[in-house]
Amino acid sequence: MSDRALVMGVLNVTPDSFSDGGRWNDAEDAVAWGLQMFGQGAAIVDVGGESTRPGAEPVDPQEELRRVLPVVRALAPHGRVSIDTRHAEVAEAAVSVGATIVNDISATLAHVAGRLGVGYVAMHMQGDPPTMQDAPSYEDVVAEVHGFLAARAAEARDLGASEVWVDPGIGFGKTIEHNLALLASLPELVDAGTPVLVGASRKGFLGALTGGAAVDDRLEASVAVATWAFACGVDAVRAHDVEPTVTAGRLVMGITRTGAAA
Ligand code: HH2
Repeated sequence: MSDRALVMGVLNVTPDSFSDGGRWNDAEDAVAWGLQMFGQGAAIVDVGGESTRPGAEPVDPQEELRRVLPVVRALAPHGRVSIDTRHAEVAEAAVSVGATIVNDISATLAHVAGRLGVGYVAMHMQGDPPTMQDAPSYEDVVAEVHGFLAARAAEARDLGASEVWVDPGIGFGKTIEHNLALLASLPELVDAGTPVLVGASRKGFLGALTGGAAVDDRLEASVAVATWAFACGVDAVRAHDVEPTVTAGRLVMGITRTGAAA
């Protein structure tokens, strides 16, 4: 059970991210929004230059670098910045200009975080973004994802990452039922001892569960899942809507810390 409720604000410097794609193409706009998220209470701003939504095509690392580096460099003096990438050269360059966490949806970059002595997020994904939602299948989704994450976390610690989080990868090669099973199993994942990060913000399963709400109409559902996750004891939630997610985290901390001690 974490004694904090961190919010990681999402900042996609991409033309095609499923929610904020195209909004922050201009580096100055992206930096302004990142600063605003810090002002709203984001503990971390997560900068990404490649959409990994279902069906997304891979981006050349050179193009990814062009998108993210100016933004990471400008934001890093103002707060903690993570780099959301699957490419070692992008992770390394972002750290060289101030990122202190490698947020790795491929769970293959622990050696980079370890060598550079920075934080590391290992996320679970089945398959790859272009096809991962075609036919996700597991014998036992909770056991498989938790087992995978335990192994990746141990590896990242052995390799020297300064801090390690595990993330069940909501929506990454998962049906609605898989996502719900993983959310229901958060208390177990928290009990395993590695700090947990969860990213459900505005994702497709929330639309499906709320009568077809469009991406921009998933605020309440996103905050509801964030509240659930914090109440389960996760350390951090990745969110597009930072301010209400920070409020949710504060409330849960108030109940679980102050309320439980009264
Ligand atoms: N989800 C997305 C991207 N990165 N990283 C972690 N650790 N956990 C997540 O759940 C996660 C993530 C996908 O969301 P988004 O960045 O908003 O969209 P896109 O991939 O289209 O850029």
